[in-house]
Amino acid sequence: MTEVRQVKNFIDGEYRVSSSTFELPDPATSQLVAIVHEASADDVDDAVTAARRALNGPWARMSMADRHELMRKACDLILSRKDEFVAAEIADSGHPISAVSNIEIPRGAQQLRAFADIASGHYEPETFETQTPDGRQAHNYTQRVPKGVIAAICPWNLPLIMATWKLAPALAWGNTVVLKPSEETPSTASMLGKIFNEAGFPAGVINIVNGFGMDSTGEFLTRHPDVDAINFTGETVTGTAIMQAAAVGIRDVSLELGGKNAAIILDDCNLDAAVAGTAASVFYNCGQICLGTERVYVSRSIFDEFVAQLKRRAEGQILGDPRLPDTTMGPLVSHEHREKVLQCYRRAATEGAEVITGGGVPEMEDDLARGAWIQPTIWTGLPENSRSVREEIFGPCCHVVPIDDDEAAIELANDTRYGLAATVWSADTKRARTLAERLNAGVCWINGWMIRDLRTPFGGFGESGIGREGGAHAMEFHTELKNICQVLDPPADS
Ligand code: NAD
Ligand code: 6OH
Repeated sequence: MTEVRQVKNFIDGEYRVSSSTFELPDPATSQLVAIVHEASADDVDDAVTAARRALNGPWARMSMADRHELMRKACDLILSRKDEFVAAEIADSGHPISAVSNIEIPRGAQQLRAFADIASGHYEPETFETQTPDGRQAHNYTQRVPKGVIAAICPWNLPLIMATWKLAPALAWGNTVVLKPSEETPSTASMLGKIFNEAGFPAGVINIVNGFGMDSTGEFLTRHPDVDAINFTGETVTGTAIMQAAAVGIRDVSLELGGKNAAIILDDCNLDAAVAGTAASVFYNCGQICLGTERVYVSRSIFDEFVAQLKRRAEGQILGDPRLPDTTMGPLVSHEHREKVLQCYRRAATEGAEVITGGGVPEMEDDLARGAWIQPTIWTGLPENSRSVREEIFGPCCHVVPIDDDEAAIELANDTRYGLAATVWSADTKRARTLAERLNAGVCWINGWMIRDLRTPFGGFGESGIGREGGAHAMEFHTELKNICQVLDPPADS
């Protein structure tokens, strides 16, 4: 029996309990893994006040280089406690240890170092020499200053990665933060409080509050008048509510929202690589990744072979105890989310899908029988205007469609309200680039998926969001840009 963790709020450098708590089950077994302390409106107010105090106090007085050094220390401290982070992430999310240990915790830590490095690259101000009407000379130059107190609201699908993806750029450009992790997966974010204290961050620079969204911590935070800007990742419908909250007080928003991403598989591709890459993009994290593929368009001449091979990949997934190294697919994050995905599976059947594989709940044994398990699923034959093809499902499933030419592929792939990610698989560089350049998506991979260089821009078209995170692009949201205009010469006749 594992120990039941207490997930407390971290406010002004100290952990704080709350009179209101809720329970967190392990998604793989439904066993209780943590008690979470829900932050009240007063707790959120204290967190925002502490962030404001730190912003104007010790944090403002530190040099950029010193702030970045603390971020690098925090990265190293997380890595030195990797096993604790791995255990907590698995307990909350059900992700398999292979992914958590090799990808999610290391990247979660390294984002702190990466943004320290990115932001410490010299910022080149714009400069203009201007003639004044009375014949004098003026020197204009730009300056970037921190935006202020940032509210960061995270989803449950990649808990530590999402937390530091928000924290790192905010800190790197001199802001202070109140972070709300998802109520489903708050443990690793909460553990960061201790790490930041040990690294030497002044109290109040980072505050972490737990709770739900509407009428709870999330709303208390986004409606707080002393928050300067809101950085949100989650569902498009929540993004709409957050944008409405941000309208009061004219606060800036960065929104990373849902997707219904397309893959285009062309007849000249390396089929084995295309199948392997598409399988990863459909089934990784049990399909719970915004960059995952849910629509697949395949040249007709290779369609049958592609579907047969993708089916083998789906049926080859090893569903099992997430703590075992051979497991490739864990459960969904919760029974509630499984119910949503199962409803989508049932709806696909009524909308006319041919189920190539999956479509239901797998038989699991012993403790795992009580987990939120779901079968990897492939469909063909759905109408393009069906809800199954148009709406994000966020489960391990995709719809595969034959296409007759590149023009049809582009037209179908771009026929979506979203536009987060896409893939193109082809051996012909020019053909692949032509398609990639016409796809309406924030990131398009050619012959690959999920190759992430943190210096690149990240964000979506349409209902997939507003703004770009990643690299120096994150500076736009996290700073205010000023122009300073200094008149240099005395008037000509003085
Ligand atoms: P969600 O929108 O339900 O919740 C996200 C966060 O918002 C949670 O912390 C929640 O408590 C909070 N919240 C909910 N309502 C709120 C409100 N009214 N005010 C303030 N906060 C509120 O999303 P989720 O279910 O946690 O995550 C899955 C979704 O996130 C999917 O749609 C997925 O595509 C999207 N996502 C997008 C990206 C991206 O980068 N584009 C990355 C990860 C996940
Ligand atoms: C969403 O589910 C995935 C988000 C991934 C990133 O933010 C990233 O930077 O790779």
